[in-house]
Amino acid sequence: MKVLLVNTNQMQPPIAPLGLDYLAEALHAAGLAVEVLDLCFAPDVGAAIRQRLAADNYSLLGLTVRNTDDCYFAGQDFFLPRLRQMVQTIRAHTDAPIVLGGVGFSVMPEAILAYCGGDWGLWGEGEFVLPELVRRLQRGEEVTDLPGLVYPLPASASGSSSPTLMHRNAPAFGDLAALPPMRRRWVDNARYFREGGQGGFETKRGCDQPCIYCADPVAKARRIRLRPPAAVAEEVAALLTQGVDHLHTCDSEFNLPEAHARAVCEELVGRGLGERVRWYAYCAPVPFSDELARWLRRAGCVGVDFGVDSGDDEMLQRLGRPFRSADLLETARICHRQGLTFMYDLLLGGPGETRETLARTIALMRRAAPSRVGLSIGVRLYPYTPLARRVEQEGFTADHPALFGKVEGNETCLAPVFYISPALGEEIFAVVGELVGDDERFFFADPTKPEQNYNYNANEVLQKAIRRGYRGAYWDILRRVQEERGRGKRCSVNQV
Ligand code: B12
Repeated sequence: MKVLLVNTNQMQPPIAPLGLDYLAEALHAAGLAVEVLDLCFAPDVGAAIRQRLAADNYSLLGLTVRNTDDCYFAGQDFFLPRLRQMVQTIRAHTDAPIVLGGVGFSVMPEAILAYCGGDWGLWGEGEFVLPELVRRLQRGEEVTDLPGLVYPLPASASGSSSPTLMHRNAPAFGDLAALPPMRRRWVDNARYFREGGQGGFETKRGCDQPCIYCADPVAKARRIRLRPPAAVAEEVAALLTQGVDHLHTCDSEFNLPEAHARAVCEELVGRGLGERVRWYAYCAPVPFSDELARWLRRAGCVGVDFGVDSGDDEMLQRLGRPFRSADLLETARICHRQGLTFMYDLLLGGPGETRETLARTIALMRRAAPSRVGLSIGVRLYPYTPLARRVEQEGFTADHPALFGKVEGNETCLAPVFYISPALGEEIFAVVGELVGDDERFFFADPTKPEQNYNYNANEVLQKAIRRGYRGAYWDILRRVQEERGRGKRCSVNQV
């Protein structure tokens, strides 16, 4: 009996379901038969599910949940109702157990399992536990002791009229060096590259940073687990054979720890991959050195996206960031010195944000002069984060002055809900707009300027550019589109 892994992410431009590619390889290595049903490109999701389930029998269906929503204030596209519909359609056509997992799922596993249905959920990485879950279910054995497993308690435990209570087991972390070689053959990576413009690879898991709002430590754990650099390089080579030569790291921060980042770069250089592949990384602004920048460039890295959040020291402290504005200026100097294209990513509207902190941040960005600045306005609240706990203590109610989006009946933060400093409220958009003015280097959601739309969800400028052959990180594609347009303008002015 086979396992069917289902990609439920339909967001465009499409990003390949890396987690499913890894999981399928692990199931296969464990001697289990596995297939993938990719709903990303399915014009009719219901029909695609029905057809596949009519054609074959499966012992278990594993659904990946990458994004709960687009996590973007100006979008607030909520994906879980569609996921719930998919689970219902599957239920109607098979008795096989349904398991939910994935990074989006792991941000709030209990709430998602309760809302969408499904028999089991698995928090965190799936390569070690999913094969064991499949085997035990096939043999009719007990599974409730499996690490990371999430499941509804029997109705008697929650009382018949109260909502279903969920239980989550403590996780266990396997040795990533024990994973099979990731050949990247279970997903149509070539198609994702054609239509999505980039591939992805992972060099480690986990994030130990103390940022008060972030979902990464919640979904991936604080403990950092490293992949052997040789395994990473082999995977990059496997993608290259499929023609996928523009990649993005899928770590939380590539340079934490810095020594591992360097070891991965050395491995890529040693195998001659640095000249054959172009890749982008998410990095923390500290630690960052000239030496690392040089290694990045030699290894084929053509752009770094630094999650800096703010340029104001008080805000950085309140957000739990372990660096200050002087560090941002220094990291920017290093990138300029080493000729590295880079972006500073801001998260505006957090606790204590005011007109003054915003003005200082934008001024600092102008001084640092990164290639581009990405602005996310409004902080998506995720459960189990220090920020969510603080809001809970203050009272998660509709009259909480900092809450926007869906508040009532949404204490689990399942539907998009955002924090914006009460000193600004929704006025923050106008304030930021004024501060940024006509400076094209700043990306954020202004409907009159589609080239600066920083939500990748259904981003038409991006989709069009990818169709025209642009490849790479989305911020860098948007940057190049702007520059091309600028050149066009200058050209026509000259011609006139
Ligand atoms: C890199 C990255 C990007 C890159 C992707 C580059 C690429 N080529 O892949 C870019 C910049 C394009 C991007 C875009 C977006 N991203 Co992003 N991204 C990430 C990041 C850092 C890595 C994702 C990843 O591939 N991880 C590696 C894989 C291997 O891990 P995994 O998917 O979790 O899979 C493992 C487990 O979850 C589990 N598993 C997975 N599926 C299943 C299924 C079953 C049944 C089981 C049992 C287990 C299981 O096993 C897998 C292997 O261990 C994550 C944060 C993170 N640290 O993971 C954010 C993250 C996923 N992104 C996020 C968001 C919001 C977005 C955007 C929606 C932003 C936007 N509005 O534009 C878009 C969505 C794009 C799309 N089309 O889907 C959020 C999602 C939060 C949420 N609540 O939904 C995250 C969590 C970041 C955050 N902290 O907020 N992203």
